[in-house]
Amino acid sequence: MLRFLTAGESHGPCLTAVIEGCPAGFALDLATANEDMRRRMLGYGRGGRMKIEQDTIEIRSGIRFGETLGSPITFVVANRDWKNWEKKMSAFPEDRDPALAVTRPRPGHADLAGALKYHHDDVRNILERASARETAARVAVGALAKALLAPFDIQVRGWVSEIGGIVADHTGKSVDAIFEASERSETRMADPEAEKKIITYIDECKSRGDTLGGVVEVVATGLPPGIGSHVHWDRKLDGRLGHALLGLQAVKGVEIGLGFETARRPGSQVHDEIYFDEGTQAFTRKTNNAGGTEGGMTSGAPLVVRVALKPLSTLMKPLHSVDLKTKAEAKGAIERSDVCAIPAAAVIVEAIVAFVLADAFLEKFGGDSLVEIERNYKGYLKQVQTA
Ligand code: EPS
Repeated sequence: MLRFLTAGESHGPCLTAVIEGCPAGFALDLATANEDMRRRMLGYGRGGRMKIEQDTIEIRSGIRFGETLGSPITFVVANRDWKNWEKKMSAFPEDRDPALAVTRPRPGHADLAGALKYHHDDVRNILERASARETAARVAVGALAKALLAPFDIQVRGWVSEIGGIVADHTGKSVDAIFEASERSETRMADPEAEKKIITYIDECKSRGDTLGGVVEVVATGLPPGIGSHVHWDRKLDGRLGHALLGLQAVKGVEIGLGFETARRPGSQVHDEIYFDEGTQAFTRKTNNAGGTEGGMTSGAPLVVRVALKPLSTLMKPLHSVDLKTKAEAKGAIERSDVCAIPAAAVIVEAIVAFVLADAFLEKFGGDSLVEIERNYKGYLKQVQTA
């Protein structure tokens, strides 16, 4: 139903996103969308690029007077840094300077595999597109996805669970409480004690030229049961989330609900028992170990996703590498970088989860306009309540 492509390199003129399949009549408030762009740039440990950019969305198609038309939507995010790279990232052969080629692949980035695959002798031809700069375009797409979910009171909110192995204690806190507190936190978490330790750890890593990864958690609320399907592997919502999230730079693990912990407990301590509330005439659960999905479909409980991201690959104290040209031992190249970008990752994962949910939502309640989709959705809610 809903598809998007992004294009653009980290130091090219801009990033572009084209979204196809968006129905008509949905309001997109640009200020709200740009708030996510701003949130993505924050976080303790972010690098020098964030002082250069002022990421905002420029609308180039598909929206008129603040509403979607039903035609393809194009967003552009300008790279202010482009003015410093016009020669090095020029589209014209006369601007090439072989002396500037990057030939020392950084362990952990796309550098070596990409240079071998695409037969490049300048690794910059790989790293520019592999860069996490591309996530600015993904957040713009996610902002539209959130606008598609908003009329149905479906919210997608994220925060940081841990950085460098230091875990935030969010026990017993509501989604609202965690989110509100994390939005005011430099490490995007609701645990000042953990935040203090993490900030010290980030400073220490920075001083020795190292980097940190971590885990982010995203919770989607207001979902009805039955989004996704059990019938095929590629229609299972969990699988679609896994594919989309593992397609984010630096992601090495995705969990839904208890995740890997489900493998360590007996069924009686995992599966969420079912009750029926006579008052609301709704099926209910007292636990949500499944994280909001059963059999590849939403259960009606909040969707809980956790994503593990590796530490950034550019170390200011570079690791051992090999010069592609001479095959001599060398240190990995140094590119400007963050020490830690996990707070930003929480915003990016929100965007990706919102897109997957919007796509699956439209697949079930699809129509060409908000009015039509609202009609479909209302009918379905009546149906599931009288099931
Ligand atoms: C990023 C932009 C990049 C990096 C970072 C994230 O800009 P630059 O390369 O000009 O500093 O700061 O990406 C990485 C460190 C990476 O390895 O991908 C951004 O906009 O989020």
